[in-house]
Amino acid sequence: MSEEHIYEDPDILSELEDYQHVNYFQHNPLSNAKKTYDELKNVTLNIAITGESGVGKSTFVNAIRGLRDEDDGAAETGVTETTMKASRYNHPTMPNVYIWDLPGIGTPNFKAKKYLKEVHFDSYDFFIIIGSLRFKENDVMLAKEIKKTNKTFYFVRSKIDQDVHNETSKRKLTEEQVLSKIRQSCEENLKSLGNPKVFLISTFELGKYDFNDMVDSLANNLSEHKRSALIRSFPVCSLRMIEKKSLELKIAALPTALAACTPGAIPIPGVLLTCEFLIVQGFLHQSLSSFGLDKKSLKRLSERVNKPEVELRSMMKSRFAEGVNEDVVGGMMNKPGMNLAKCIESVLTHVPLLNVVAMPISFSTTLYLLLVGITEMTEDAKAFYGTVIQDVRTCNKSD
Ligand SMILES: Nc1nc2c(ncn2[C@@H]2O[C@H](COP(=O)(O)OP(=O)(O)O)[C@@H](O)[C@H]2O)c(=O)[nH]1
Ligand SMILES: [Mg+2]
Repeated sequence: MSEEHIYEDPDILSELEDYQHVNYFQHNPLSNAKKTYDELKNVTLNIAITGESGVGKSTFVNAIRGLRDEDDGAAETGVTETTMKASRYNHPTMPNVYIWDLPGIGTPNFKAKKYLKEVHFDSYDFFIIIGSLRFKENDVMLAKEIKKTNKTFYFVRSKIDQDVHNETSKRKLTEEQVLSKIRQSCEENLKSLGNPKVFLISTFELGKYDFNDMVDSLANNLSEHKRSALIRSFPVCSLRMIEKKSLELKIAALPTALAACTPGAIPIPGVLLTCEFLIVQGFLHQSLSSFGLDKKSLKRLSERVNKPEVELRSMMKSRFAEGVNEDVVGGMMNKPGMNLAKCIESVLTHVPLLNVVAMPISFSTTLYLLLVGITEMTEDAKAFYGTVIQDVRTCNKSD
């Protein structure tokens, strides 16, 4: 995609038209822009993964961090939990997102109340209770106890790939039939809880089955900032996930552009805009990581699919193939092709609640620039998904 083409693309901002969260700016006046931006940047998210030993908790923790078991910093898998200590794992690119691998709940004299106290239940935004084969009495007891604390829980039935493989080959059932059978059996196991929704998931193929639906449910029950952190941190596992990330980043671009252009920003010599360069660069870098296109992610991907990094980079059509460095961002800001009048007009038409008079020119241009960046990255992520990521899925399957 050529730069000219992108700058002339009238659709770049169109998604902001149905931006349901615009009213957010009615409650967040411009003077608060930096505060909103800081809140968004610093929001913490603590996700607790629990369930019996061996159901796939640690594998799930790694998968939602975009890691595989053999990667540096991955949770150890295939081991029986022996302590009552919860293990905290940082997200590789979002420092305030933590995934907690909780101890197994399988002991015969399991006491849900005591367990929750020992793992400091109050620290988590929500719990994911994983079960394989069937949910057991301990899972139900734990859910009931979590409910009493007013925290949210979700049930995940793991290892669906195994069931589908076994049942379709041995019993000649269709995939649909296998999934429906598993759903029924889960409902049976959990009926004392009033049939909560159970998400059927294969950690090895997150893009398949119910993972996307689960992400939607989690997101719907979180505050705006936490939802943003969740969507931005979860791995690229489907086209739907890429679209979700793209929209979430476009939403976050608004307070970011405002924060970058608050009065007092220091003009950068040789750069057209007066804005906080580091805020713009940092946001674009975060966005690239969110799409799994940053240096570290590409290195991991290259090892998985056995393709040199340079080959992966050559597939990226955006200007970010070498990362979000100063030259790239400076170049974006300097471009005479960045038609200021047009940028301002588009931004103001699409974000009607912003006070036109109070808007510095830099804001419109910075927002436009961030959206151009996100759009380019989205295209790269989709192209990667169509080719390389499919290879990863095949690799996982044959493990
Ligand atoms: N086929 C399949 N195996 C899985 C899945 N998730 C985990 N496993 C395997 O199940 C075993 C136990 O996983 P682990 O994460 O250590 O379970 P934990 O004890 O609950 O932490 C490991 O051999 C994993 O590779 C999955 O979605 N599909
Ligand atoms: Mg484990």
